[in-house]
Amino acid sequence: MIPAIRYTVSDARPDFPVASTLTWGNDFSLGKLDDPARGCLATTVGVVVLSEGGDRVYRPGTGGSPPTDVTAELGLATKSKAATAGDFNGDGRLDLASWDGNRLQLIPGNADGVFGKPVDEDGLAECCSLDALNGRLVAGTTDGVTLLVPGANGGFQRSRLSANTASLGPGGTCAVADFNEDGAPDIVQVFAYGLVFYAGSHEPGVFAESVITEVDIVKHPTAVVCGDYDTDGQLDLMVGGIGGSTLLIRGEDGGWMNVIDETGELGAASGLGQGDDVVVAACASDVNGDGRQCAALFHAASGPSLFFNRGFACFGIARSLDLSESRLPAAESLGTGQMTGLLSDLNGDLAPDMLAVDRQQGVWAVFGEEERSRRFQAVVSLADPASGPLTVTAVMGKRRLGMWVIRPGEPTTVNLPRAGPLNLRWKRSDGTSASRALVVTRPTPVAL
Ligand SMILES: [Ca+2]
Ligand SMILES: [Ca+2]
Ligand SMILES: [Ca+2]
Ligand SMILES: [Ca+2]
Repeated sequence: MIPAIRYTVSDARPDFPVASTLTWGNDFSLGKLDDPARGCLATTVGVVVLSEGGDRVYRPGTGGSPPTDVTAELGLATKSKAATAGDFNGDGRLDLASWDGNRLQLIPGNADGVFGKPVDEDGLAECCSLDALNGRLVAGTTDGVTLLVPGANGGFQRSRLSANTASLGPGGTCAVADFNEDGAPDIVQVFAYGLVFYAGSHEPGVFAESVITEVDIVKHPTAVVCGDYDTDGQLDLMVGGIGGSTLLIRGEDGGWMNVIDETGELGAASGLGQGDDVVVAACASDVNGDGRQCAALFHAASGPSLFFNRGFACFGIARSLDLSESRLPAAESLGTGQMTGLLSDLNGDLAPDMLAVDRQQGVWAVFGEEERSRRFQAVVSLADPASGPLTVTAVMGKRRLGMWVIRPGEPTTVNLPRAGPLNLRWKRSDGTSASRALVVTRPTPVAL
């Protein structure tokens, strides 16, 4: 309440959204996968849907046309259980790292825009999550973190970050971001009963001793999204998995707290992380188009749940996006559960759309519609895909909108409620402060 009052008295045009401004328009079937989907990534080459039977890439359409399957055109032949984008061979072009359950492979992006043959590969028995960190790979495993650096002659040079996670229960999914704002990406690994923080350093691949925080999260976390949902200037973690979802924020002493029961309708719907719900995927979203960071959760046995953010991490259910109210074929297929999903503009009209895989392995696009065009938006990416991720704070005038973790090859859209100045701030890898000031009057690409 106090931050809300502070905002109201300090902002010339304060507002508190009461609903999502997005509704669902048409849907579009993108065909069927041969095997279950294991996740998805919104990359510069398209949305990559991971599947053990063969990954698929869907390139967004332009001017309102639906996305197209470009897997064959891109020459991608991976079968992933986990994957991430990044430049792992330092040639400036985006590559893909893919784990198929046994092996980790690097698939280089070639000059002709097609993926090449896997260049590095190595056995990797277990992997809960895969992230890029300054051109290296971070694999979350059930008992710690494996760092992998592509070698000169194939294979990977490995090192382990270990912590005594025995008391923390199941989990192991990582989030890579600059949590302590020193410019070096850090690693947070999430478990049922706590998280492990590995502070990055300015020496590549070197991390500080692990710091464990014991906090009840969800029964078995599998999905983690970073954002500053309460706009206090510190990066928060939205965690989903078996048990529902939770929101972790840091107090003034820097300690992590689970605040899910104080998040309005999100808390009520989430089972407080201890319910029977299974969240299979979570992603960043902005369903009210004002720059406030919202929550999008995909479920194994119920419709996707989308929440708008009133500000200060108080979430409301986006009733206009409830698929049970829709007669679309996609709504019927997705309403009983999804294997994975995300929100991203799939038809080039600037409004976010949903891509999700139903329980029969059907892939669907459902297009978002809005009365007002979202032309006041910045699309933020990394200039060098071998660097990052960067943790970027976006400020409009005096108002802090949120914090976004910009991952290599995954451009991120920041919406503004109206045309105006936008200031992006981050820390460079040497720890110095950097910023970029823009005036956003139309969709504006920004490479940091
Ligand atoms: Ca590359
Ligand atoms: Ca850091
Ligand atoms: Ca925060
Ligand atoms: Ca769209």
